[in-house]
Amino acid sequence: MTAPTRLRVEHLDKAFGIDIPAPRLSWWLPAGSTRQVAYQIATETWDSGRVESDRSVLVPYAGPLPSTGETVRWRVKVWTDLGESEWSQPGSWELGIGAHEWAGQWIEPAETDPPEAWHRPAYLLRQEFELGELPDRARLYATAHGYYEFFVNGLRVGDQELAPGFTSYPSRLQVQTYDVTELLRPGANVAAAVLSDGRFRGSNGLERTSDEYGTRTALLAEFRVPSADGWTTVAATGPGWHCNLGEIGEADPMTGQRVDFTQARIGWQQPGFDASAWPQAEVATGGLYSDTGRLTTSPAPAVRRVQTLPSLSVTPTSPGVQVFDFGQNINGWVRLSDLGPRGTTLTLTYSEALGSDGDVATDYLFDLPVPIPEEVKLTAAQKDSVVSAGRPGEVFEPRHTTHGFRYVRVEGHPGDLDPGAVEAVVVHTDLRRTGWFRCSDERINRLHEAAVWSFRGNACDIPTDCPTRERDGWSGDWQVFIPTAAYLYDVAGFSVKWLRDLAADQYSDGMVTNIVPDHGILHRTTDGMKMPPHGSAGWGDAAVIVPWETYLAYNDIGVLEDQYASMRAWVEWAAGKARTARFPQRAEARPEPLPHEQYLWDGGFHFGEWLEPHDADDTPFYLRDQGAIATAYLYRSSSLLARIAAILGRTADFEQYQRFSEQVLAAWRAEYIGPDGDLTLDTQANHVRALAFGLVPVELRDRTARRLTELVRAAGTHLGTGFLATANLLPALTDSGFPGLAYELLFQDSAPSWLTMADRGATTIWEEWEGIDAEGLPHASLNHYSKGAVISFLHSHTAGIRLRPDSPGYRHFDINPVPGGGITWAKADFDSPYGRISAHWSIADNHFELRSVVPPSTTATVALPNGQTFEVSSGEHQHSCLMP
Ligand code: RAM
Repeated sequence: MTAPTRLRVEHLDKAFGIDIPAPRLSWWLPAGSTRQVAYQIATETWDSGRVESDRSVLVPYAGPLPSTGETVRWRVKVWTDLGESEWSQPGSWELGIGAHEWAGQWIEPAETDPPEAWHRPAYLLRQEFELGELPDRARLYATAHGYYEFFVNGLRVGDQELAPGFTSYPSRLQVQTYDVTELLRPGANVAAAVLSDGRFRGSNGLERTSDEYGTRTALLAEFRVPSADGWTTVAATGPGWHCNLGEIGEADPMTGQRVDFTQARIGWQQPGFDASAWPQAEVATGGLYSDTGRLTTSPAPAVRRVQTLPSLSVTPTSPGVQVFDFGQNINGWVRLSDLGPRGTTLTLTYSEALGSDGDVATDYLFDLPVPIPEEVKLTAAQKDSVVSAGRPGEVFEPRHTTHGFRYVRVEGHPGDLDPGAVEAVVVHTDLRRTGWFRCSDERINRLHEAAVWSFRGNACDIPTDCPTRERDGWSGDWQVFIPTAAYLYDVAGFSVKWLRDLAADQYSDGMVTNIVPDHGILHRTTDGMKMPPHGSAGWGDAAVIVPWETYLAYNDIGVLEDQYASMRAWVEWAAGKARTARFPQRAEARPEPLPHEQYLWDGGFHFGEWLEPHDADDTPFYLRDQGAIATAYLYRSSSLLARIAAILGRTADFEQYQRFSEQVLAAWRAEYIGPDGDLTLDTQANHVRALAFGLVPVELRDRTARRLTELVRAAGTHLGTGFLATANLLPALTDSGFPGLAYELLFQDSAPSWLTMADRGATTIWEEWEGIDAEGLPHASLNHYSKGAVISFLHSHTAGIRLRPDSPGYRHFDINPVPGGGITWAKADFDSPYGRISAHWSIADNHFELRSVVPPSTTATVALPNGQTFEVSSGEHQHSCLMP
């Protein structure tokens, strides 16, 4: 009989250099089994024996704790309804270096005249060291203030990009562990690093502000090999390291990279190179450097080059200028393998779109309802440049920056560049794909793929709003999108990592920053009132909603435990705002507040629904009464908090927040439902939220849903929702009895609509509904995933795979396909924590047929379009009915 498969350690396939000695282990049961009755875990030094348990997800390891550098290899066997399985293939984990174990010291490149922001070089750092015998194992531990790449004897170490990743650096800095066994030699060896500003010192965000975490870059690294009594450090950063400038004259995460290969220091990574004249790097101590407590490891997979795309077409726009089209909007960079004869300077300008002249567009990104300084707009063009040294095999790949682009303009090549010499490299967190959808309608499939690519374009270590203009971890964006992302990729570790930063950057009073990591944190005034202030409803609520969604999708109760203090502090902060602040006009009209107003969150700064189409109100968003939205989110977050408290056994908190959330709900109803039962804020978004969050009493649900349909019709059967409510629009309509209208909206192809994007050739989801207008011209970001959350409807409703909030991890789930829109077949497959779920259906001659797969350890409720339901257990199933 076959064995368990898909072994995971915490949320990782490869858990190399983690900082949890006793991680939680997961596996899939052998194919064909339905239920686990017991498991047995064995490592080289420990055996759990047979443990009676049906748990196979995040099972705590209970053996002896390993030490740094010790690889624990584990296998699992299970007893199921099929009997005793074979042992699985081994999985493994290895502990990284502990904060107190470091022998290395921080070093800073010697920098006499700190170069101007946006124009700073990458430094070369090197040290030679001797090895007697070749060790049978060797490790490199490294991290940096800035981006670093490591080389040993001229060979690149590992395949991670943009290391050490983006975190809340003052509180959390990730250390990477590398296996360098194969790279070392007996005798002389060279440790070499390239260090650039990265997110630490380089520019960040809309305003491209530099020096946000510090004014110096720095490196910390250590090589260790096994010795008789553990491990010995054979080289480490500290005194004796040399540094110099090299070919990377400028490297900034936002403004690009400039390389001059004629300045390359040939052989600097090899032993025997004479670096005696190079300046010494400076050992740095104190401040952040002595805070070893912030050294940590990532619970997420690393950022890698995950794919390369060939250029599909090339258009010469003028002599010496060619525009290459990769056919897909991505995050990453270009790889150029023909740099022309020595001295040639090539300038690369990246863009998501072409202008009317057929050249790359560079000025479309800033159509925003907030003022943007001119100099910022000027630096927004994404550019790299390279000077050729004419050496054979020279390749340009700017690994110390990223760009969001589909096109690149290359200027300066004396001859025509061969398209084969120009590739696009897709760079993002190397997440495991877990979900797929296809149906009979190609436009819908294109929309789905655009949303997948938009997520890929914005999953570069942190969930970003866009890979171009801001590249910030906007909390509202991830709050809105995480359920969709969880249908597509395993985002558990990715989300956990981000949540740790959210908690780290959270203000001591509980306020959550609108972007995470909040790179401006060191500069903000403590009252948080720098524009835009933090704590917007719908953004800060990520503190509760993201852990909740992560728990639901992956059955990880640890996320709830770890984030509990953060989510509670957020709800307390928002509750305090509700109690103390009032919207000025309400206070004027009603000088004596009504009792319910202490639960109304109508003061403070909010983005509101954000970017609602056809928004006729010309009051700036920050001066509007956003109380209906903010109070709705306060109810959502506080009721979830009550539920989470109950799950964690915190009874007093459960009772307190349950009561509080009921009072908030009552306040929302008192203030925002008119005497006739109509909602006073007559927007689609408000009605969607009322249905999705359960804000209206049961007896008003039909009325609310009907009004929503009227609003949609009044807009000519167009959506009118903004950033926050769009994801819930189609589910809200469908779940309240209007699937036909939901499909009409899905298939609407005049703007604003999703298919406008698909029809106008979008390969990622746009920030604005008319991101490319009818004339073909671009506006604002063309790679913002939030509106793409609509595709979760394809998984949850069209195909029908639906998570139940009372059954985390898909232990019991629904397969409830809702056909519509003329779709004749649809298929979704989803790798849940327990195994693969499938729902494939087709309609022919009015006959609906569903084939589904329910993985081991789980059960499902299948509901057919004719209303019939079936309770099914693990295995393959087939159901059919006549279409009603
Ligand atoms: C925009 C960002 C982001 C959004 C905020 C409010 O500039 O791109 O998507 O969350 O503003």
